[in-house]
Amino acid sequence: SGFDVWRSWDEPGGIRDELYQVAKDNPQLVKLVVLGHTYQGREIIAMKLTQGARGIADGSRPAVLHSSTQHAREWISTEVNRRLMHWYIDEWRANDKETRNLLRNNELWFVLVANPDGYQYTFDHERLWRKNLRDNDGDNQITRADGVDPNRNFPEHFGYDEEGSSSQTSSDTYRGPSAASEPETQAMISLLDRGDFEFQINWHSFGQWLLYAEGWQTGTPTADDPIYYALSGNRDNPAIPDFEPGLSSDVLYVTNGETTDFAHVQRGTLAWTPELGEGDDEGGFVFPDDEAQVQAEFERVLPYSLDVAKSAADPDDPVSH
Ligand code: 0X9
Ligand code: ZN
Repeated sequence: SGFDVWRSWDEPGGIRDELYQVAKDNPQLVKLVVLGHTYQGREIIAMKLTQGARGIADGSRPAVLHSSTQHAREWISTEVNRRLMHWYIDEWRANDKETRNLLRNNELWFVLVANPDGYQYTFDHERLWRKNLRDNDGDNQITRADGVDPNRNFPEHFGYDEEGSSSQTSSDTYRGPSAASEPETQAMISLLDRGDFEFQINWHSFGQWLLYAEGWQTGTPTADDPIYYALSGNRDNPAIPDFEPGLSSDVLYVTNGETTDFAHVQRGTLAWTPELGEGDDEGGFVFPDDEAQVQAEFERVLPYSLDVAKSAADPDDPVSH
């Protein structure tokens, strides 16, 4: 693709190829599941990491779901998630005791590109595309009028109001024709039903926030809030340095039909939307193609990610720094 860091989905040695290669190289630890297919026929792929991955049923062990790039242009989210996936594999291969223990007792699932059509489109056509590639007007070409926001299409308060999602097909937050109408949504739901997910980390960018559910309303605290507080930290001592933790609808804005709201309310999975940084030159969604800055962003979120993973075995007693 001509970048130092970024790789598309389709290119040889790209993200799709890499998932298959990693699975091939680590049969004891890694299992791939094709959750579904996009409008353009791309696979939506989940990777499971757990000791003896292929000999033990999915959902046997308490799990964490790490998802990224629901929004096509948020490349840093795939890259941070990809590095996290490799970090666990490398530590396991190096016989790190804590990681061995973690992966004997838990499943860690990764969906590096939740919206592969849109992601590929940002490499081939339009760097700032956000949505999937549903052909809303049926004219067999993709224009501004097309696409559904995958993070507004879930069957939790779907279409609750016009503030939290849009009924306009040309809007960047178009919610789609009906709840879970999109293959990307159906794929994520099927994964949530496949594993025993205590937690989901749904990586997005940008803004340096550590947001937690539920995003459709600001009013009512949930019984799970103490766990969110413990693992998110607070303004003075956030779980991710220089991120602001808080209720998503409070810190940022309200949404409806959101992934993490569905996960929390309907599947009992505590879920965060970390909004990663934008790098040194304030590129917004366009994080610099710079190895050192990308690696620094990954290292910044690693301790939080590890605390979440270590807490999956007993979420009521979260591990936190
Ligand atoms: O709008 C979104 O889907 C997320 N932000 S982004 O800039 N990556 O598109 C934020 C979702 C977090 N939830 C709420 N703010 N309710
Ligand atoms: Zn996003």
